Amino acid sequence: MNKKILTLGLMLFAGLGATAQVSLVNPVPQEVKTADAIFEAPAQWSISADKKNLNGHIYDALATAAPEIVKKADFKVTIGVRGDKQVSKYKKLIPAKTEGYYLKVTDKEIVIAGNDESGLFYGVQTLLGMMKEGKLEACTITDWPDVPFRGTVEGFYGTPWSHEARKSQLEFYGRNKMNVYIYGPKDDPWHRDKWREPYPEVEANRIAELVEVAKKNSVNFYWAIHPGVDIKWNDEDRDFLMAKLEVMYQLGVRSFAVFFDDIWGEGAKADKQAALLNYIDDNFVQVKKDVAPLILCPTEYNKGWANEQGGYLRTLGSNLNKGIEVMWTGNSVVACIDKPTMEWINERIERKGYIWLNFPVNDFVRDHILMGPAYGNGLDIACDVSGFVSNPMEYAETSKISLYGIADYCWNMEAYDYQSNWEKSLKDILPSNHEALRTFALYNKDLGPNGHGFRREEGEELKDLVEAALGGDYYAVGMINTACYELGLACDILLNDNSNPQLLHELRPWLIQGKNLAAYGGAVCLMRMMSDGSQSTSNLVTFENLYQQARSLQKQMFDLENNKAMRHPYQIGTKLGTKVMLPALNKLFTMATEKYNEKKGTDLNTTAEYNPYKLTSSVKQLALLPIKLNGDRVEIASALEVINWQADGELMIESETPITFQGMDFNFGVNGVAKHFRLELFVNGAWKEVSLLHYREDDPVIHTGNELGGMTATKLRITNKSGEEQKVYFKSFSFIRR
Ligand code: LOG
Repeated sequence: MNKKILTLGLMLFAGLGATAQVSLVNPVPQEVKTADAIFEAPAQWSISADKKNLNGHIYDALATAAPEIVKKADFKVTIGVRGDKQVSKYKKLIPAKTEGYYLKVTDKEIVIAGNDESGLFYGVQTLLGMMKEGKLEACTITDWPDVPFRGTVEGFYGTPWSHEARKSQLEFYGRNKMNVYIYGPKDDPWHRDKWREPYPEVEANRIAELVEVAKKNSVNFYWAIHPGVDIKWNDEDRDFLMAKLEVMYQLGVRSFAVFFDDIWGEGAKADKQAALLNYIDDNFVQVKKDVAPLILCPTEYNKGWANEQGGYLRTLGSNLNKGIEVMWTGNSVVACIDKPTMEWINERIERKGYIWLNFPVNDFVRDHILMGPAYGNGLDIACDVSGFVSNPMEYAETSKISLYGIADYCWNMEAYDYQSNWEKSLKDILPSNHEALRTFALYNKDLGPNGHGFRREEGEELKDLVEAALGGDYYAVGMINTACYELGLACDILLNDNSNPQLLHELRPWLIQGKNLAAYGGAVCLMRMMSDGSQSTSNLVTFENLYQQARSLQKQMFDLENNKAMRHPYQIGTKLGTKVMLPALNKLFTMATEKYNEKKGTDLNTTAEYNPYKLTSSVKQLALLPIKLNGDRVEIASALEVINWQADGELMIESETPITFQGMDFNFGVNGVAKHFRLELFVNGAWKEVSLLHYREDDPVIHTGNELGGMTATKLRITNKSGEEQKVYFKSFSFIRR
């Protein structure tokens, strides 16, 4: 009897747990017919293919599946490309689409017929995806991509990806049917600052190896050059550029891009850029014959920066050779892409825009790590884009969560369901503990306030609870407590999971901060429950001790934020749960403390979060930059793009308490600009000017005159006094307090 119940129970579980194997495949295929028959994959199979497919990357991919390849095995796998004898029977079933394929699975045989070689490779990937759990499902699939070029642009500021991370990415793209990787990390010297020089041997060999790995995974490896900062429009520089491209060609690169983003001045001229690109096209791409169409990233790469009068985009549109692709980030630097976005740009550039999506890149919000789904792009723009690539985070492994979605979106746009894709992605990236990863990721979706004003959903699942808890509902407080417990549990589990060491390395600072946040939540929820003066049976668990604990955790979170040793090189802090959870806990903390003070006549400090510094600016691009304390140094986060600092535009920092200054410096990325700016400190009710200078002529860092040391003030401001707009970068800005 008991045994029977147990079996029934197990069956129930088995029934619930059984997923159709095809649903494991990413991206979601276009057309699927299944017969609801799932069976174990065979232990052995034989492969029948044309010679060229029997020794190549497609065969190698197939060989990674569990079944052993045995010549005479009963279970037969037939693979081929349109035109091959092996698949001639299926000619009519193969979709006549670039990179398309036909796949048939029965319990006796499998047929994979590609419209071309990539199609065949993708058919194999679909089979491998379906077999993830060792099972097969009877089906026929007809599949092809919606967007012809899909993938990533390693185009962020910060630590470039490691060689190992890049190889792992390329394999991930192969599995998820992305066919583009554009190599353009801003901080690779030979991409930008030293664009004229060839790579040293070690780096060159790595690039050659990446090209090979890309080929094996059906990925086009694009190498991008960024010459605009100091290019002269003369034959000498043009020849330098051509020579560099030739060196890269010799390393095996067959796809190229030229970037002109985040520059101004001479390098930013549309007619010159177009002439250069056409020259490369005519004298390199067309001559070589085996090189992919060129890609250009323009200087006005988003609508917000497009200067219609200047005619920059229309000049590109009319002057550029027709085969050259033009990148576009959308209505602003960081934006989702929709139909009107595409209509606007396509008309101007006289071709379909090639989307550079600035998500999940976090180089402008380095205190957040982004683990949320890729959503918000129109599902109806497949025919309006020529390509769609995502700019990810310097955290390569973590970026895979969002990239898994980009791959799906680009392949089968109308069917894209970001939520179910996100759930699948977590299982793909950390099968051993995907539930823990999911719980943790719930608190790492939004970017926090940022200069681009780009925000993401986070904490939607908590909103009702928070409202109820703040309205005095103790049950809801209990539920929030549970959520915090789960967050802490997830962090501990992940910190002990060695199955994906790279992921753990990237997430580590946020996992430690997650534990602090969870513990803070636990203390605050208990405080709230005891704030009416109720007693516990323990002498230790008193309201006032919980208050101390919460205070301690606020400080620990702050200390961790400012702990250089815990952070990755360019990271400026470590935040999570900032959209809903942390603000809710801070409100509960204040509420509980106020209640308790009222009941007991105590005077405990009720402010939960303390940032004594406030930044305001009439320069639009600076107004939203975060300001933070780092030891004795007060820093404003850097902005990455060109800042258009209007005449008389000012940036002001206010402090709640007077600051005694020790030193100050800032880097606007331009030599000799100190003379255009005025720095003033607010001392005893009046503004007092402090002199600005450069120590050296060729040094962009601006220093303050000697009079600053020891001055005490509550406000400072810096103003563009030149009477005209100044174009500068905002690389760093900080001062040291005594
Ligand atoms: C840069 C890019 C950076 C991104 C996000 C483009 C075309 N260029 O503001 O390197 O990662 O924004 O910060 C950019 O997006 N500049």
